[in-house]
Amino acid sequence: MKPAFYITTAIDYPNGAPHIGHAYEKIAADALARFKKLDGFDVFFLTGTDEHGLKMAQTAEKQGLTPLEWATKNATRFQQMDALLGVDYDRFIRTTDADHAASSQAIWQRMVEAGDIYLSAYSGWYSVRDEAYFAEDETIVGEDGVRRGPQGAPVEWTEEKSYFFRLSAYQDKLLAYYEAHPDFIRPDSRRNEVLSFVKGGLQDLSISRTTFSWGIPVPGDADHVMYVWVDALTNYITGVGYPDTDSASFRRYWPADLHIIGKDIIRFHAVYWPAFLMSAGVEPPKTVFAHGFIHNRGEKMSKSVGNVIDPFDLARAYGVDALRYFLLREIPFGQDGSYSHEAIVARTNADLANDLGNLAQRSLSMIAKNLSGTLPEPGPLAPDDADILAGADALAGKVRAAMDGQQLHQALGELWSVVADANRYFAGAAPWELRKTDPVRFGTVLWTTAEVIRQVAILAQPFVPTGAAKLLDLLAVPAGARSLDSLGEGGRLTGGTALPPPAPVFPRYVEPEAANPA
Ligand code: ME8
Repeated sequence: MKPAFYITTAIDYPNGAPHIGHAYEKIAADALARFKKLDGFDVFFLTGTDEHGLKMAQTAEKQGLTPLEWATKNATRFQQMDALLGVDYDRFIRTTDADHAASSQAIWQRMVEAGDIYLSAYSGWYSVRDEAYFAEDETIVGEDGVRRGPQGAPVEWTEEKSYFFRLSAYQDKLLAYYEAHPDFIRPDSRRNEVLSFVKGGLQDLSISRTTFSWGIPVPGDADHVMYVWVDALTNYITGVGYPDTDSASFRRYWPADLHIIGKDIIRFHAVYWPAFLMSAGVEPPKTVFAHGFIHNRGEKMSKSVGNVIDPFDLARAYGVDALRYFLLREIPFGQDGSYSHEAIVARTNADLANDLGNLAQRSLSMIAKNLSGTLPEPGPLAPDDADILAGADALAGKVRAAMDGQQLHQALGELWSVVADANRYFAGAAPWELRKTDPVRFGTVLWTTAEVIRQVAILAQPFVPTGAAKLLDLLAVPAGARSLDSLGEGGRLTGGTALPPPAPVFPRYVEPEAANPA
Protein backbone atom coordinates (compact mmCIF):
# COMPACT_ATOMS: atom_id res chain seq x y z
CA MET A 1 0.00 0.00 0.00
CA LYS A 2 1.30 3.45 -0.92
CA PRO A 3 2.09 5.82 1.96
CA ALA A 4 -0.42 8.67 2.32
CA PHE A 5 0.39 12.33 1.81
CA TYR A 6 -2.17 15.00 2.60
CA ILE A 7 -1.46 18.52 1.36
CA THR A 8 -3.68 21.61 1.52
CA THR A 9 -3.63 25.25 0.45
CA ALA A 10 -5.24 28.14 2.27
CA ILE A 11 -8.86 28.50 1.23
CA ASP A 12 -9.24 31.81 -0.57
CA TYR A 13 -11.79 34.53 0.12
CA PRO A 14 -13.97 34.53 -2.99
CA ASN A 15 -14.66 38.21 -2.48
CA GLY A 16 -13.51 39.12 -5.96
CA ALA A 17 -11.51 37.53 -8.72
CA PRO A 18 -8.36 35.55 -7.88
CA HIS A 19 -5.03 37.39 -8.11
CA ILE A 20 -1.51 36.22 -8.76
CA GLY A 21 -0.85 35.58 -5.04
CA HIS A 22 -3.69 33.07 -5.01
CA ALA A 23 -2.36 31.46 -8.19
CA TYR A 24 1.18 31.29 -6.81
CA GLU A 25 0.16 29.36 -3.72
CA LYS A 26 -1.97 26.90 -5.66
CA ILE A 27 0.75 26.29 -8.25
CA ALA A 28 3.33 25.64 -5.54
CA ALA A 29 1.07 23.24 -3.67
CA ASP A 30 0.21 21.53 -6.95
CA ALA A 31 3.88 21.03 -7.78
CA LEU A 32 4.48 19.52 -4.34
CA ALA A 33 1.43 17.26 -4.71
CA ARG A 34 2.45 16.13 -8.18
CA PHE A 35 5.96 15.43 -6.99
CA LYS A 36 4.73 13.22 -4.14
CA LYS A 37 2.48 11.32 -6.57
CA LEU A 38 5.42 10.67 -8.87
CA ASP A 39 7.38 9.56 -5.83
CA GLY A 40 4.88 6.82 -5.05
CA PHE A 41 2.62 8.49 -2.50
CA ASP A 42 -1.14 8.27 -2.29
CA VAL A 43 -1.72 12.02 -2.34
CA PHE A 44 -4.82 13.89 -1.27
CA PHE A 45 -4.72 17.55 -2.32
CA LEU A 46 -7.34 19.90 -0.89
CA THR A 47 -8.02 23.49 -1.89
CA GLY A 48 -11.12 25.69 -1.90
CA THR A 49 -12.83 28.88 -0.84
CA ASP A 50 -13.55 30.53 2.52
CA GLU A 51 -17.01 31.97 2.03
CA HIS A 52 -18.38 33.21 5.35
CA GLY A 53 -17.90 36.40 7.30
CA LEU A 54 -19.05 39.98 7.38
CA LYS A 55 -16.82 41.12 4.52
CA MET A 56 -18.36 38.61 2.12
CA ALA A 57 -21.87 39.58 3.23
CA GLN A 58 -21.18 43.29 2.79
CA THR A 59 -19.69 43.00 -0.68
CA ALA A 60 -22.52 40.71 -1.78
CA GLU A 61 -25.02 43.30 -0.65
CA LYS A 62 -23.26 46.00 -2.66
CA GLN A 63 -23.52 43.76 -5.72
CA GLY A 64 -27.22 43.15 -5.09
CA LEU A 65 -26.58 39.45 -4.56
CA THR A 66 -27.06 37.05 -1.68
CA PRO A 67 -23.78 36.10 -0.02
CA LEU A 68 -24.07 32.60 -1.44
CA GLU A 69 -24.66 33.89 -4.98
CA TRP A 70 -21.65 36.18 -4.70
CA ALA A 71 -19.48 33.41 -3.25
CA THR A 72 -20.58 30.98 -5.94
CA LYS A 73 -19.84 33.42 -8.71
CA ASN A 74 -16.28 33.91 -7.50
CA ALA A 75 -15.67 30.34 -6.36
CA THR A 76 -16.31 29.43 -9.99
CA ARG A 77 -13.55 31.86 -11.04
CA PHE A 78 -11.14 30.22 -8.61
CA GLN A 79 -12.02 26.80 -10.02
CA GLN A 80 -11.49 28.09 -13.54
CA MET A 81 -8.13 29.45 -12.50
CA ASP A 82 -7.13 26.07 -11.10
CA ALA A 83 -8.24 24.32 -14.29
CA LEU A 84 -6.31 26.77 -16.45
CA LEU A 85 -3.13 26.55 -14.39
CA GLY A 86 -3.14 22.76 -14.11
CA VAL A 87 -3.84 22.78 -10.38
CA ASP A 88 -4.90 19.18 -10.05
CA TYR A 89 -6.68 19.03 -6.67
CA ASP A 90 -8.65 16.11 -5.30
CA ARG A 91 -11.34 18.21 -3.68
CA PHE A 92 -12.33 21.84 -3.96
CA ILE A 93 -14.00 22.55 -0.64
CA ARG A 94 -16.37 25.45 -0.16
CA THR A 95 -17.11 26.39 3.41
CA THR A 96 -20.77 26.57 2.39
CA ASP A 97 -20.72 22.83 1.61
CA ALA A 98 -23.19 20.94 3.80
CA ASP A 99 -20.62 18.55 5.25
CA HIS A 100 -18.51 21.51 6.37
CA ALA A 101 -21.25 23.00 8.55
CA ALA A 102 -21.66 19.64 10.27
CA SER A 103 -17.92 19.32 10.74
CA SER A 104 -17.51 22.85 12.15
CA GLN A 105 -20.37 22.31 14.59
CA ALA A 106 -18.82 19.01 15.66
CA ILE A 107 -15.40 20.49 16.44
CA TRP A 108 -17.12 23.33 18.31
CA GLN A 109 -19.04 20.79 20.38
CA ARG A 110 -15.83 18.91 21.21
CA MET A 111 -14.21 22.17 22.36
CA VAL A 112 -17.28 22.88 24.55
CA GLU A 113 -17.04 19.40 26.05
CA ALA A 114 -13.37 20.01 26.80
CA GLY A 115 -14.39 23.07 28.82
CA ASP A 116 -12.59 25.44 26.47
CA ILE A 117 -15.52 27.58 25.28
CA TYR A 118 -17.36 30.07 27.49
CA LEU A 119 -19.80 32.94 26.93
CA SER A 120 -18.72 36.47 27.79
CA ALA A 121 -18.83 39.94 26.28
CA TYR A 122 -16.41 41.50 23.91
CA SER A 123 -15.62 45.04 23.07
CA GLY A 124 -12.82 46.44 21.02
CA TRP A 125 -11.75 48.05 17.77
CA TYR A 126 -13.02 45.76 15.03
CA SER A 127 -11.74 45.77 11.47
CA VAL A 128 -14.12 44.33 8.93
CA ARG A 129 -11.35 44.02 6.36
CA ASP A 130 -9.12 41.98 8.69
CA GLU A 131 -12.06 40.22 10.38
CA ALA A 132 -10.24 40.93 13.62
CA TYR A 133 -10.38 42.97 16.81
CA PHE A 134 -7.42 45.12 17.72
CA ALA A 135 -6.27 46.53 21.04
CA GLU A 136 -6.43 50.30 21.34
CA ASP A 137 -2.62 50.57 21.12
CA GLU A 138 -2.62 48.64 17.84
CA THR A 139 -4.74 51.32 16.18
CA ILE A 140 -3.97 54.89 15.18
CA VAL A 141 -6.12 57.81 14.18
CA GLY A 142 -5.02 59.24 10.85
CA GLU A 143 -5.06 62.84 9.65
CA ASP A 144 -8.47 62.14 8.11
CA GLY A 145 -9.79 61.42 11.62
CA VAL A 146 -10.30 57.74 10.77
CA ARG A 147 -8.97 55.18 13.26
CA ARG A 148 -7.16 52.35 11.56
CA GLY A 149 -5.72 48.96 12.50
CA PRO A 150 -2.14 47.76 11.99
CA GLN A 151 -2.83 46.83 8.35
CA GLY A 152 -4.34 50.22 7.60
CA ALA A 153 -7.96 49.10 7.55
CA PRO A 154 -10.56 51.28 9.31
CA VAL A 155 -11.74 49.98 12.68
CA GLU A 156 -15.02 50.53 14.52
CA TRP A 157 -15.73 50.31 18.25
CA THR A 158 -17.82 47.17 18.60
CA GLU A 159 -19.42 45.54 21.61
CA GLU A 160 -21.09 42.18 21.50
CA LYS A 161 -21.71 39.04 23.45
CA SER A 162 -19.28 36.46 22.32
CA TYR A 163 -18.16 32.94 22.96
CA PHE A 164 -14.50 32.70 23.84
CA PHE A 165 -11.96 29.97 23.31
CA ARG A 166 -9.63 29.45 26.26
CA LEU A 167 -6.47 30.01 24.23
CA SER A 168 -4.65 31.24 27.35
CA ALA A 169 -4.72 27.65 28.65
CA TYR A 170 -2.72 26.45 25.64
CA GLN A 171 0.46 28.48 25.91
CA ASP A 172 2.53 25.75 27.57
CA LYS A 173 1.00 22.96 25.51
CA LEU A 174 1.77 24.82 22.30
CA LEU A 175 5.33 25.60 23.34
CA ALA A 176 5.86 21.95 24.27
CA TYR A 177 4.39 20.94 20.93
CA TYR A 178 6.70 23.26 18.95
CA GLU A 179 9.64 21.97 20.93
CA ALA A 180 8.78 18.32 20.24
CA HIS A 181 7.97 18.97 16.56
CA PRO A 182 10.73 21.15 15.12
CA ASP A 183 9.21 20.86 11.63
CA PHE A 184 5.76 22.03 12.65
CA ILE A 185 6.36 25.61 11.49
CA ARG A 186 8.54 26.28 8.47
CA PRO A 187 10.60 28.11 7.39
CA ASP A 188 12.62 28.77 10.55
CA SER A 189 12.13 32.52 10.43
CA ARG A 190 8.37 31.97 10.82
CA ARG A 191 8.91 29.45 13.56
CA ASN A 192 10.86 32.02 15.55
CA GLU A 193 8.17 34.61 14.97
CA VAL A 194 5.48 32.25 16.30
CA LEU A 195 7.59 31.14 19.26
CA SER A 196 8.14 34.67 20.45
CA PHE A 197 4.46 35.51 19.97
CA VAL A 198 3.35 32.53 22.07
CA LYS A 199 6.04 33.10 24.70
CA GLY A 200 4.66 36.61 25.08
CA GLY A 201 1.44 35.12 26.48
CA LEU A 202 -1.88 34.22 24.89
CA GLN A 203 -5.26 35.79 25.47
CA ASP A 204 -8.56 34.02 25.09
CA LEU A 205 -10.00 34.34 21.64
CA SER A 206 -13.42 35.67 20.71
CA ILE A 207 -14.88 33.00 18.43
CA SER A 208 -18.48 34.00 17.75
CA ARG A 209 -20.33 36.98 16.33
CA THR A 210 -23.85 38.29 16.81
CA THR A 211 -23.69 41.39 14.60
CA PHE A 212 -24.27 39.49 11.35
CA SER A 213 -25.61 36.10 10.36
CA TRP A 214 -23.54 34.97 7.35
CA GLY A 215 -21.71 32.14 9.04
CA ILE A 216 -22.11 28.74 10.58
CA PRO A 217 -24.55 28.83 13.53
CA VAL A 218 -23.09 28.11 16.94
CA PRO A 219 -24.62 24.83 18.15
CA GLY A 220 -27.36 25.52 20.67
CA ASP A 221 -27.29 29.33 20.36
CA ALA A 222 -28.98 30.66 17.25
CA ASP A 223 -27.97 34.27 18.05
CA HIS A 224 -24.33 33.53 17.26
CA VAL A 225 -22.43 32.54 14.17
CA MET A 226 -18.91 31.23 14.39
CA TYR A 227 -15.99 33.59 13.88
CA VAL A 228 -15.02 32.94 10.27
CA TRP A 229 -11.55 31.64 11.18
CA VAL A 230 -12.95 28.81 13.31
CA ASP A 231 -14.94 27.52 10.41
CA ALA A 232 -12.21 28.30 7.85
CA LEU A 233 -9.49 26.31 9.62
CA THR A 234 -11.86 23.41 10.13
CA ASN A 235 -11.99 22.91 6.33
CA TYR A 236 -8.78 20.90 6.59
CA ILE A 237 -10.44 18.15 8.59
CA THR A 238 -13.83 18.37 6.85
CA GLY A 239 -11.97 17.62 3.63
CA VAL A 240 -10.96 14.19 4.91
CA GLY A 241 -14.20 13.18 6.61
CA TYR A 242 -14.37 14.86 10.03
CA PRO A 243 -16.31 14.36 12.29
CA ASP A 244 -16.18 10.73 11.26
CA THR A 245 -12.74 10.13 12.69
CA ASP A 246 -13.15 6.40 12.04
CA SER A 247 -13.73 6.92 8.33
CA ALA A 248 -11.19 5.40 5.97
CA SER A 249 -10.18 8.81 4.62
CA PHE A 250 -9.71 10.44 8.01
CA ARG A 251 -7.64 7.57 9.29
CA ARG A 252 -5.61 7.51 6.13
CA TYR A 253 -4.92 11.21 5.64
CA TRP A 254 -5.11 12.93 9.01
CA PRO A 255 -2.93 14.45 10.40
CA ALA A 256 -2.20 16.48 7.28
CA ASP A 257 1.40 16.35 6.13
CA LEU A 258 1.55 19.91 4.87
CA HIS A 259 -0.53 23.07 5.05
CA ILE A 260 0.76 25.57 2.48
CA ILE A 261 -0.24 29.12 3.43
CA GLY A 262 0.94 32.69 3.08
CA LYS A 263 3.03 34.45 5.71
CA ASP A 264 0.18 36.77 6.75
CA ILE A 265 -1.90 33.93 8.21
CA ILE A 266 0.75 31.99 10.08
CA ARG A 267 -0.66 32.87 13.51
CA PHE A 268 -4.03 31.36 12.68
CA HIS A 269 -2.42 28.15 11.46
CA ALA A 270 0.42 27.74 13.90
CA VAL A 271 -1.27 28.97 17.10
CA TYR A 272 -5.06 28.88 16.94
CA TRP A 273 -5.41 25.80 14.77
CA PRO A 274 -3.29 23.37 16.81
CA ALA A 275 -4.93 24.72 19.99
CA PHE A 276 -8.44 24.06 18.60
CA LEU A 277 -7.38 20.58 17.54
CA MET A 278 -5.76 19.75 20.87
CA SER A 279 -8.92 20.89 22.61
CA ALA A 280 -11.08 18.72 20.33
CA GLY A 281 -8.80 15.72 20.82
CA VAL A 282 -7.52 15.72 17.24
CA GLU A 283 -3.85 15.51 16.37
CA PRO A 284 -2.34 18.72 14.88
CA PRO A 285 -0.98 18.73 11.32
CA LYS A 286 2.65 17.81 10.75
CA THR A 287 3.91 20.93 8.97
CA VAL A 288 2.63 24.43 8.30
CA PHE A 289 4.75 26.11 5.62
CA ALA A 290 4.39 29.85 5.07
CA HIS A 291 5.37 31.18 1.66
CA GLY A 292 6.16 34.81 0.94
CA PHE A 293 4.23 37.47 -0.92
CA ILE A 294 4.38 38.35 -4.58
CA HIS A 295 4.75 41.99 -5.39
CA ASN A 296 4.31 43.75 -8.69
CA ARG A 297 7.71 45.19 -9.62
CA GLY A 298 8.54 45.28 -5.96
CA GLU A 299 5.37 47.13 -4.99
CA LYS A 300 2.66 45.66 -2.85
CA MET A 301 -0.37 44.82 -4.98
CA SER A 302 -3.59 46.51 -4.04
CA LYS A 303 -6.88 47.21 -5.71
CA SER A 304 -6.60 50.93 -4.99
CA VAL A 305 -3.16 51.21 -6.65
CA GLY A 306 -4.56 49.27 -9.59
CA ASN A 307 -1.55 46.96 -9.93
CA VAL A 308 -3.28 43.69 -9.07
CA ILE A 309 -2.16 41.01 -11.49
CA ASP A 310 -4.73 38.74 -13.07
CA PRO A 311 -3.44 35.17 -13.36
CA PHE A 312 -5.69 34.53 -16.37
CA ASP A 313 -3.97 37.35 -18.27
CA LEU A 314 -0.52 36.04 -17.36
CA ALA A 315 -1.30 32.49 -18.41
CA ARG A 316 -2.66 33.75 -21.71
CA ALA A 317 0.32 36.01 -22.34
CA TYR A 318 3.16 33.64 -21.44
CA GLY A 319 1.67 30.16 -21.31
CA VAL A 320 0.96 28.05 -18.26
CA ASP A 321 4.30 26.23 -18.13
CA ALA A 322 6.24 29.48 -18.36
CA LEU A 323 4.17 31.08 -15.62
CA ARG A 324 4.51 28.08 -13.31
CA TYR A 325 8.23 27.81 -14.00
CA PHE A 326 8.84 31.49 -13.43
CA LEU A 327 6.99 31.65 -10.12
CA LEU A 328 8.58 28.53 -8.71
CA ARG A 329 12.10 29.17 -9.97
CA GLU A 330 12.47 32.88 -9.46
CA ILE A 331 11.18 33.21 -5.91
CA PRO A 332 12.90 31.19 -3.18
CA PHE A 333 9.94 29.41 -1.62
CA GLY A 334 9.28 31.04 1.73
CA GLN A 335 10.56 34.48 0.69
CA ASP A 336 8.85 37.42 -0.95
CA GLY A 337 9.35 37.90 -4.64
CA SER A 338 8.51 40.20 -7.43
CA TYR A 339 6.83 39.81 -10.75
CA SER A 340 7.77 41.75 -13.85
CA HIS A 341 7.32 41.23 -17.57
CA GLU A 342 11.08 41.38 -18.19
CA ALA A 343 11.82 38.77 -15.54
CA ILE A 344 9.28 36.26 -16.81
CA VAL A 345 10.39 36.73 -20.42
CA ALA A 346 14.03 36.29 -19.44
CA ARG A 347 13.32 33.03 -17.60
CA THR A 348 11.05 31.68 -20.31
CA ASN A 349 13.47 32.33 -23.11
CA ALA A 350 16.72 31.45 -21.36
CA ASP A 351 15.79 28.42 -19.30
CA LEU A 352 12.82 26.86 -21.04
CA ALA A 353 13.13 27.80 -24.71
CA ASN A 354 16.94 27.90 -25.02
CA ASP A 355 18.47 25.61 -22.47
CA LEU A 356 16.00 22.76 -22.36
CA GLY A 357 13.81 23.29 -25.43
CA ASN A 358 16.65 23.89 -27.88
CA LEU A 359 18.74 21.05 -26.57
CA ALA A 360 15.85 18.65 -27.10
CA GLN A 361 15.00 20.12 -30.47
CA ARG A 362 18.57 19.98 -31.77
CA SER A 363 19.36 16.48 -30.57
CA LEU A 364 16.04 14.96 -31.57
CA SER A 365 16.15 16.61 -35.00
CA MET A 366 19.54 14.99 -35.63
CA ILE A 367 18.03 11.63 -34.79
CA ALA A 368 15.09 12.31 -37.08
CA LYS A 369 17.22 13.52 -39.99
CA ASN A 370 20.17 11.16 -39.81
CA LEU A 371 18.84 8.06 -38.16
CA SER A 372 15.29 7.95 -39.57
CA GLY A 373 13.93 8.78 -36.14
CA THR A 374 15.29 5.69 -34.45
CA LEU A 375 16.98 6.23 -31.12
CA PRO A 376 20.58 5.02 -31.53
CA GLU A 377 22.19 2.33 -29.45
CA PRO A 378 25.00 3.79 -27.29
CA GLY A 379 28.54 2.55 -27.95
CA PRO A 380 31.18 2.37 -25.20
CA LEU A 381 30.80 5.32 -22.83
CA ALA A 382 33.57 7.92 -22.76
CA PRO A 383 34.29 9.73 -19.46
CA ASP A 384 32.23 12.74 -20.59
CA ASP A 385 29.20 10.54 -21.29
CA ALA A 386 29.57 8.80 -17.95
CA ASP A 387 29.88 12.15 -16.14
CA ILE A 388 26.75 13.69 -17.54
CA LEU A 389 24.80 10.47 -16.94
CA ALA A 390 26.02 10.40 -13.35
CA GLY A 391 24.83 13.99 -12.99
CA ALA A 392 21.39 13.02 -14.27
CA ASP A 393 21.26 9.92 -12.07
CA ALA A 394 22.05 12.00 -9.00
CA LEU A 395 19.10 14.32 -9.65
CA ALA A 396 16.44 12.14 -8.05
CA GLY A 397 18.06 12.31 -4.63
CA LYS A 398 18.80 16.03 -4.83
CA VAL A 399 15.37 17.00 -6.09
CA ARG A 400 13.64 14.79 -3.51
CA ALA A 401 15.63 16.38 -0.69
CA ALA A 402 14.76 19.86 -1.94
CA MET A 403 11.06 19.03 -2.34
CA ASP A 404 10.84 17.36 1.06
CA GLY A 405 12.13 20.62 2.50
CA GLN A 406 9.64 22.65 0.37
CA GLN A 407 12.57 24.24 -1.47
CA LEU A 408 10.96 24.20 -4.90
CA HIS A 409 13.30 26.81 -6.38
CA GLN A 410 16.23 24.66 -5.32
CA ALA A 411 14.75 21.57 -6.96
CA LEU A 412 14.51 23.54 -10.20
CA GLY A 413 18.02 24.88 -9.68
CA GLU A 414 19.33 21.29 -9.49
CA LEU A 415 17.47 20.30 -12.64
CA TRP A 416 18.63 23.27 -14.65
CA SER A 417 22.20 22.89 -13.52
CA VAL A 418 22.20 19.46 -15.19
CA VAL A 419 20.51 21.00 -18.23
CA ALA A 420 23.39 23.52 -18.40
CA ASP A 421 25.93 20.68 -18.09
CA ALA A 422 24.12 18.79 -20.83
CA ASN A 423 24.35 21.80 -23.12
CA ARG A 424 28.09 22.05 -22.49
CA TYR A 425 28.43 18.31 -23.05
CA PHE A 426 26.51 18.49 -26.33
CA ALA A 427 28.46 21.49 -27.60
CA GLY A 428 31.77 19.90 -26.59
CA ALA A 429 30.98 16.55 -28.22
CA ALA A 430 29.90 18.36 -31.44
CA PRO A 431 27.77 15.51 -32.79
CA TRP A 432 27.26 17.38 -36.11
CA GLU A 433 30.94 16.70 -36.79
CA LEU A 434 30.82 13.10 -35.62
CA ARG A 435 28.00 12.20 -37.96
CA LYS A 436 30.39 11.41 -40.83
CA THR A 437 33.65 10.75 -38.96
CA ASP A 438 32.50 8.49 -36.14
CA PRO A 439 28.94 7.13 -36.41
CA VAL A 440 29.24 5.08 -33.22
CA ARG A 441 30.27 8.09 -31.18
CA PHE A 442 27.55 10.11 -32.93
CA GLY A 443 24.97 7.59 -31.69
CA THR A 444 26.43 7.53 -28.19
CA VAL A 445 26.29 11.31 -27.81
CA LEU A 446 22.70 11.48 -29.07
CA TRP A 447 21.58 8.62 -26.88
CA THR A 448 23.29 10.11 -23.84
CA THR A 449 21.71 13.50 -24.46
CA ALA A 450 18.28 11.91 -24.86
CA GLU A 451 18.73 9.92 -21.66
CA VAL A 452 19.64 13.06 -19.70
CA ILE A 453 16.59 14.84 -21.15
CA ARG A 454 14.43 11.87 -20.13
CA GLN A 455 15.44 12.18 -16.50
CA VAL A 456 15.14 15.95 -16.45
CA ALA A 457 11.69 15.70 -18.06
CA ILE A 458 10.45 13.15 -15.52
CA LEU A 459 11.52 15.40 -12.67
CA ALA A 460 10.22 18.54 -14.39
CA GLN A 461 6.66 17.15 -14.64
CA PRO A 462 5.47 18.65 -11.32
CA PHE A 463 6.59 22.12 -12.41
CA VAL A 464 5.91 22.29 -16.15
CA PRO A 465 3.45 19.44 -16.65
CA THR A 466 2.55 20.15 -20.27
CA GLY A 467 6.04 20.66 -21.65
CA ALA A 468 7.53 17.81 -19.63
CA ALA A 469 4.86 15.42 -20.90
CA LYS A 470 5.57 16.54 -24.47
CA LEU A 471 9.28 15.87 -24.01
CA LEU A 472 8.54 12.39 -22.69
CA ASP A 473 6.21 11.80 -25.65
CA LEU A 474 9.02 12.82 -28.02
CA LEU A 475 11.28 10.29 -26.31
CA ALA A 476 8.55 7.63 -26.60
CA VAL A 477 8.59 7.10 -22.83
CA PRO A 478 5.48 5.06 -21.99
CA ALA A 479 2.97 6.41 -19.46
CA GLY A 480 3.95 3.73 -16.97
CA ALA A 481 7.61 4.78 -17.00
CA ARG A 482 7.26 8.42 -16.00
CA SER A 483 7.50 8.22 -12.24
CA LEU A 484 10.52 8.55 -10.01
CA ASP A 485 11.14 4.83 -9.83
CA SER A 486 12.00 4.93 -13.56
CA LEU A 487 14.86 7.33 -12.93
CA GLY A 488 18.47 6.25 -12.98
CA GLU A 489 20.02 3.22 -14.58
CA GLY A 490 16.98 0.99 -14.26
CA GLY A 491 14.94 3.14 -16.63
CA ARG A 492 17.48 3.88 -19.37
CA LEU A 493 16.19 4.61 -22.88
CA THR A 494 16.56 1.63 -25.19
CA GLY A 495 18.36 2.08 -28.47
CA GLY A 496 16.32 1.04 -31.48
CA THR A 497 13.11 2.71 -30.22
CA ALA A 498 11.22 4.57 -32.94
CA LEU A 499 10.67 8.20 -31.93
CA PRO A 500 7.86 10.44 -33.14
CA PRO A 501 8.81 13.46 -35.30
CA PRO A 502 10.39 16.18 -33.13
CA ALA A 503 8.32 19.26 -32.37
CA PRO A 504 9.12 22.42 -30.39
CA VAL A 505 8.18 22.09 -26.73
CA PHE A 506 8.87 25.41 -25.02
CA PRO A 507 8.16 28.34 -27.35
CA ARG A 508 10.19 31.52 -27.08
CA TYR A 509 8.29 34.54 -25.88
CA VAL A 510 8.19 37.09 -28.68
CA GLU A 511 6.95 40.62 -27.97
CA PRO A 512 3.60 41.06 -29.73
CA GLU A 513 4.86 44.10 -31.73
CA ALA A 514 7.85 42.07 -32.92
CA ALA A 515 5.60 39.17 -33.89
CA ASN A 516 3.18 41.33 -35.90
CA PRO A 517 5.08 44.27 -37.39
CA ALA A 518 2.56 46.98 -38.27
O1 ME8 B 1 -6.35 34.60 4.01
N1 ME8 B 1 1.35 36.85 -2.64
O2 ME8 B 1 -7.73 34.27 2.20
P1 ME8 B 1 -7.06 35.23 1.12
C1 ME8 B 1 1.34 35.58 -2.21
N2 ME8 B 1 -9.44 32.93 3.64
N3 ME8 B 1 0.32 35.03 -1.52
C2 ME8 B 1 -0.73 35.80 -1.24
C3 ME8 B 1 -0.79 37.15 -1.67
C4 ME8 B 1 0.32 37.67 -2.41
N4 ME8 B 1 0.36 38.91 -2.88
N5 ME8 B 1 -1.98 37.65 -1.23
C5 ME8 B 1 -2.61 36.65 -0.56
C6 ME8 B 1 -7.33 34.11 3.49
N6 ME8 B 1 -1.86 35.53 -0.57
C7 ME8 B 1 -8.20 33.15 4.30
C8 ME8 B 1 -7.42 31.86 4.47
S1 ME8 B 1 -7.20 29.35 5.39
C9 ME8 B 1 -8.02 28.40 6.52
C10 ME8 B 1 -8.15 30.81 5.28
C11 ME8 B 1 -2.18 34.24 0.05
O3 ME8 B 1 -7.90 35.07 -0.09
C12 ME8 B 1 -2.53 34.38 1.52
O4 ME8 B 1 -1.35 34.46 2.28
O5 ME8 B 1 -6.86 36.59 1.68
C13 ME8 B 1 -3.30 33.10 1.76
O6 ME8 B 1 -2.45 32.01 2.03
C14 ME8 B 1 -4.02 32.89 0.43
O7 ME8 B 1 -3.34 33.70 -0.54
C15 ME8 B 1 -5.48 33.27 0.48
O8 ME8 B 1 -5.61 34.62 0.88
